[in-house]
Amino acid sequence: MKRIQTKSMKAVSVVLFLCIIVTSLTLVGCVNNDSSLGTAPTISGSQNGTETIKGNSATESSSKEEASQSVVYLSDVSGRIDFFESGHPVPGDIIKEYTWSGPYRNAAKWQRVTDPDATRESAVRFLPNPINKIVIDDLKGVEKVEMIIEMWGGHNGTHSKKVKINGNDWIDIKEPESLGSDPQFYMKYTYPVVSIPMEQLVEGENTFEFTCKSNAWGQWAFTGLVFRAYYYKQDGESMVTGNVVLPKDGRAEGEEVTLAVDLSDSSKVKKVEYIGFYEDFDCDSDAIYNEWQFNYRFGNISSHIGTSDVAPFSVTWDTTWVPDQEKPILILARITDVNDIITITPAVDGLTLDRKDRSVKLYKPYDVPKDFGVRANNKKRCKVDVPDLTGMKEARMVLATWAGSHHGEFFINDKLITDNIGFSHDISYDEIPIPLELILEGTNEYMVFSATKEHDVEIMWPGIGMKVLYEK
Ligand SMILES: [Ca+2]
Ligand SMILES: [Ca+2]
Repeated sequence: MKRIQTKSMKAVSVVLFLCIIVTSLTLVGCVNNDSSLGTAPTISGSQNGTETIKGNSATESSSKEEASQSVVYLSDVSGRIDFFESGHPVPGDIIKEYTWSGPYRNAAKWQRVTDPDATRESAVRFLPNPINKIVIDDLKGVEKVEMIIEMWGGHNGTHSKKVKINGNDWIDIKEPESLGSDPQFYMKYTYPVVSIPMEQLVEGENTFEFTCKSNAWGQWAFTGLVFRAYYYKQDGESMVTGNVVLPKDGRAEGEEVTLAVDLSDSSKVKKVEYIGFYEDFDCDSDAIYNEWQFNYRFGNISSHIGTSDVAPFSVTWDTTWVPDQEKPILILARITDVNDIITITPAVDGLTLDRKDRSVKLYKPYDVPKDFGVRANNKKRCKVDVPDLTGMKEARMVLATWAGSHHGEFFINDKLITDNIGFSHDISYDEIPIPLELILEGTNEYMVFSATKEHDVEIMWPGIGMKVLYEK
């Protein structure tokens, strides 16, 4: 069975690719922990992060390019700002991300968090929960700090997840509101953002620990974390700033789209990461398909459009399997300078996929069960509708699994698609080809089966979708 690269594998940074996907080794070699920032960075502009922050070295040609696209600011993208509302940085913000990716105490490359009141021996042996450390070397000029957790949602029914910083009171970790009143019963891999009170943090080494509750075997896990510091914006020292430059007229005629960035000083830039706002499969289990598409992996941005760490910091985005879009795609970039300070560019509106002879449809799953995990010869199902087979050229099953390699077998309409997905105790995003003859016009039913006596093969919310590529 041919495995097809997922979004996270398309990042142009080969180093990131090798570290994350192929070797599954520690990302220490990819994460720069050089914390040489001596003074708080400052920037000209407003305090609210919504005003123009522009590069000042635009050439004549790039100015013309800019004229052909509109740079939009926060107030102009109402209805398309879920990313910002969920606590992530907005255009104009200046941040620094402190990454934690180990040492892992009770698993390899991930860490368990167990209900302290658990009674079964297989859970109790992981207690007490580890106290972890992270160095935040400089809080001068920092306005606020938040934590982003790469979270496996855990065993069915695990709830009341909390974090404690430096021995202070427990802080709630919110589940996605879009999952309703019982989020603890969905299998999911999410990226919650937790606001940390400044008075709980110290310059230097900080400790953090987690907890949870459950009526059964309460346990969740994380693979990595980010402590993200936001700096006050002040007049004075200028930061590296920039604007994303789209293809001419914002139209992508081929499947490969080149994105560039117009930088105020490229000599001070370490890397540029491009993120798009568009509709695609829900890879962060929040039941939102149309949003800024990215997540984190071992503390680094992942599943985004791409990263470049070489001047002139452009990327080529393979849009072959990006679904058709109702609206132009918004794109912004995170610019990381040589001191690991990150600025967020304005969002550029927008990129249109100019598809004359092809079309890509994303069909969303429904009738998806809660607790979508199987073991011990159990099987569970969900559905997807394919309204039209005319012109169908290729099709893919799209999904995220946890422990998918525990003998998970995946069927459509009772015919096997694959028995080889994912990893043992880890998240995996996959797009797997489906033989076209197995697909029915109308309702199709996926079924997942596993004979394992080990951990459930879990299908992350929102279940198993389908992408179909049509020729017109
Ligand atoms: Ca989502
Ligand atoms: Ca999201």
